[in-house]
Amino acid sequence: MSMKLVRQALRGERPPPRMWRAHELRERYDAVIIGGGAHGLCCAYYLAEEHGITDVAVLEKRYIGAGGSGRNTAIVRSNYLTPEGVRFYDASLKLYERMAGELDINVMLSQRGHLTLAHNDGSLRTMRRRAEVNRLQGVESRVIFPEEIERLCPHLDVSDHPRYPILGALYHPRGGIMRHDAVVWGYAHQADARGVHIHQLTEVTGIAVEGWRVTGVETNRGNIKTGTVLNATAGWCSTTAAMAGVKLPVTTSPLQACVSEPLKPFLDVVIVSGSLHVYVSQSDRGELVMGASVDPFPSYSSRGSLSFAESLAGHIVELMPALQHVRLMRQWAGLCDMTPDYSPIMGFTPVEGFYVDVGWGTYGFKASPISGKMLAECIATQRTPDLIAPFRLSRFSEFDLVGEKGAASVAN
Ligand code: PYC
Repeated sequence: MSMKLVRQALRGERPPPRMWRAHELRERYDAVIIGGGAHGLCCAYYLAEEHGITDVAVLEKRYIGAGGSGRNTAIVRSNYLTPEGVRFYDASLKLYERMAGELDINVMLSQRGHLTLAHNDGSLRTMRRRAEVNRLQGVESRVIFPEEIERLCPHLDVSDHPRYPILGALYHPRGGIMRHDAVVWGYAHQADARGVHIHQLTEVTGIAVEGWRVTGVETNRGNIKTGTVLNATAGWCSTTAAMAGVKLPVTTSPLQACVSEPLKPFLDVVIVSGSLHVYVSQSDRGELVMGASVDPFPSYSSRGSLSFAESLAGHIVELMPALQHVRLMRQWAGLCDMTPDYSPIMGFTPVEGFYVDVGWGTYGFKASPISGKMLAECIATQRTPDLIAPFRLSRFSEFDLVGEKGAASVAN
């Protein structure tokens, strides 16, 4: 217990109200959402807020935000490669821009600008293409060159000395960072306030299906009857879908990240280098938040490795030589569910009443608000909203992929 709480108790003060409450698990809910991350909680919030569906349980096997929502590097942006992707992620960014007011919590959104560096002609060509697709969708992003890059980030080595000199960059002014935990807590608080039950330490062990229709879920705390189940898990999306007999084209790999010791503020843009496999931003605490590409093999490990720290440090110092004495403080990994086209899978499945919001790869955090809102609409209206129609599960058998690999921060 924190000293602040002890002092409050000794003074006879009431503790601050809880942001969400604990409940008995009911035998029946109108809808059950599996996964207590930003996506699942956001869907619960919008089901209640926009569709009046409040008899909803969110089931989380650990604590809320324990998965990808609490392990990502908190970058937001909408400078994708495909028109479908740009439209979708920009709708998400717009929701993030008004989230603090909507959820009444400081989500610390800092749209400080996002730079994706190009170190060769091929990447520069991709940046130009992205800039053009972005512009046609009304998203500001443009290719800039070393002089302007240096003005935005004087610590970058823009000379011709490095092995991979910086030739240009895709500059996306509305990209930035925010406080990922606050997003989770904000949705949890507002969903709870509207009657949603949030159940932590509640693991789904089975999904009941009768004649291609979902009828309930089995958990470590008992069974629940329901006609609506949303799989909003990350890391375990394919094993969870398999419980309902639905096969997903997904493989799961860890994505590692780390933070440095705190430094005085010096970096006020997000820097990404696809060729060097790194991205870095500076948090409000002064720590550098850094990551690389997904591990090159499927695994469910959420631990960091020495080889990651070594290669990341080498590449960061190549980009910003002044950081050579900075110490790493912590490292970890999150699990990424990769699809063949690097786009997510959202909406209906062949099992009636069983929906998916999965396959986010390395893009999950950026999409939390809009995917939750769209899934809530899909569940409530029984229609697929236009914005997520390109991301339907059936696209894989229809050969209608949405290739978003070129928009990955780092080559995966
Ligand atoms: O796509 O911006 C991105 C990203 C950063 C970290 C993981 N994905």
